Amino acid sequence: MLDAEKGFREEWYAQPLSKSGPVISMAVPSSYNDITQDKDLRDHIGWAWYDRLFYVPSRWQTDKQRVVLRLGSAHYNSIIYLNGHSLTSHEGGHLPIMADITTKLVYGKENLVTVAINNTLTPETIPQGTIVKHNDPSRYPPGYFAQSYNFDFTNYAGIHRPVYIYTTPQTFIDDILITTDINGANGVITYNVTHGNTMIGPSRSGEVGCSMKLLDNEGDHVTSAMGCQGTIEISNASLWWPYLMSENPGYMYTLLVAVSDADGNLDLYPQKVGIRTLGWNSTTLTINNKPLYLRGCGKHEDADIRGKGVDYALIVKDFSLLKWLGANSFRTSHYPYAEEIMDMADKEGIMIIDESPAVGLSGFDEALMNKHISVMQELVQRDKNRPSVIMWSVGNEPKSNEAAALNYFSAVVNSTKAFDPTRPVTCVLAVDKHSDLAVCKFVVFFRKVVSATKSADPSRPVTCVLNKPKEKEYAASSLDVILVNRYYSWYGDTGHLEVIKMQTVTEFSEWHLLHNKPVMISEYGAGSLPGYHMDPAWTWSEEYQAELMIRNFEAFDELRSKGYFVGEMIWNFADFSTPQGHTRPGGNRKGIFTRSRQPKMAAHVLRYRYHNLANDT
Ligand code: GCB
Repeated sequence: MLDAEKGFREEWYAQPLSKSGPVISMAVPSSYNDITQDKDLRDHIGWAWYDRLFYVPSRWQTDKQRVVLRLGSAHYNSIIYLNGHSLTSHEGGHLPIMADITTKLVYGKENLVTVAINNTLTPETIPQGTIVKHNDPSRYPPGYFAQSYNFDFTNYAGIHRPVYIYTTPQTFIDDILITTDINGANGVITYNVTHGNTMIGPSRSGEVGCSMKLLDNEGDHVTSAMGCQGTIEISNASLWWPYLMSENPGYMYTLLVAVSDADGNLDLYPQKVGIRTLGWNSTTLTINNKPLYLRGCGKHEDADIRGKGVDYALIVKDFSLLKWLGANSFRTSHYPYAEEIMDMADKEGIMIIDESPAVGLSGFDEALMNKHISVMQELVQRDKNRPSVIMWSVGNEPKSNEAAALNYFSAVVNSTKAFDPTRPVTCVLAVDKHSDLAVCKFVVFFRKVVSATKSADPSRPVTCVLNKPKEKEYAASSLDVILVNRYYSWYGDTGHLEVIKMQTVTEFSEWHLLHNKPVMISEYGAGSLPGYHMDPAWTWSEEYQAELMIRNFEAFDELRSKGYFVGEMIWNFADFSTPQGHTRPGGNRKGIFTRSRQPKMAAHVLRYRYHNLANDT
């Protein structure tokens, strides 16, 4: 059996790992799973150790630089050591880890960074998993266990994003918060810069000053401002528009933020700013006061060999394919994506539903809720200034038929709104709502009666003694927009493509009737094996996938005409890796592109629709 704690007991971090035992080469950024020929490494559950020697010039010390170590992400739980001492730890993949290492470095010499990463998922982690222990000695070796989890994509592990060491002056820009607005033809940028100070001795923060220079997208000077907080109004501003909604989508200014201390040391940060507004009510989402219809897909960070590791070529390829499709959006299913991907979305005008790693949650207790809230805080902190982010998704397919989900989601959603009041908040649902249309109509009827009574007499509260119908879904009531995943004629009524339109129209009309909010379909689709053809359509053929989509489109068009259906996202952009299983032939094959990004028939069908929709709106 694996001795999980050996590395800590033997203090592997105290010296280069190669002195503690055999090591292998590993790429960073990358998942470690698919890099070698070793099945045990591919399927490894538990601690994995990385290290790296790096040189730090002594001029950083003479120049009094502050030095920061930043990992874009490491999956799942990581402990970081510097020169043999514990530096920091972080729970959860997909989000950055940072530590000030100024006083811990040896200048003019080599330093050692060691990272221990554990990919084990339990009911307490986000996302959750279970370690299944097999105790029958006649069937399993002693100590045998397996990891299972509530989602279908491979739980790739490793240092998935770049690791940087960077310097700043001792008085440094700590954070920048940007919000934008529109005033007639003018754009309004409100900024708030916070700064930190690592100077030893009495605080000199009173002597710190901020200045701003606003540049247009060609780098030409637009205006300047002084002060760490303020508002800049730009006449005839160029707005940030989504792809195919303007001739110049993804327009961004650069706010050159400068913070200087009493000695004139400058910290500079070029903050990208896209000026746009978002709006939402019970039927509609708007951007810059224009109604939005999302044409997009669910995606994954997933590729051959490197798993979930950042891959610059793949990022450019995927955005090129999104534009080829005529898509204007995607959801970062089912976790926050790399900042390099988010940068491209900002720049290309591709709108993002920014999702937390809370996929398939159940067992809603307070400890999980607090952890979930801090993940949302980290996510908002990272992505708050991005014009591409038009909605936060607190999770995907929670078991929201558990009654505890009601208070749980109300708390997680309200906290997210407190972190960022400027964007709508959703959660992607899958469990059945109350499916009785009569009940939905009843709810709508009462909403009208109550509001009429209140306007007739605003001085008294209004009530009604209810024999409340048993509610089956508890998260939706907290959300601004309702996103639902539905796989008609795939997981249910398999083979019966003819029922899709009816079932989809009924389902989504009911969600709207019940909750009086905009609704959209966040996943639908079918698996297909590229090159497998069958006409009339048959499951797993390219024809079946394409026809299933066309039947869905008929439903979407009918729903759109009702005025509250705000978007469609196919599952999935590309085939992706899953654990081995008899329902997943070589992974999840619902991609409209193969894993190597070649189009299936479905991609051509979607391309035709998305370009037509873009011309229509
Ligand atoms: C879903 C999940 C997604 C799966 C998909 C499927 O509802 O949200 O993660 O991959 O279904 O293909 O089963």
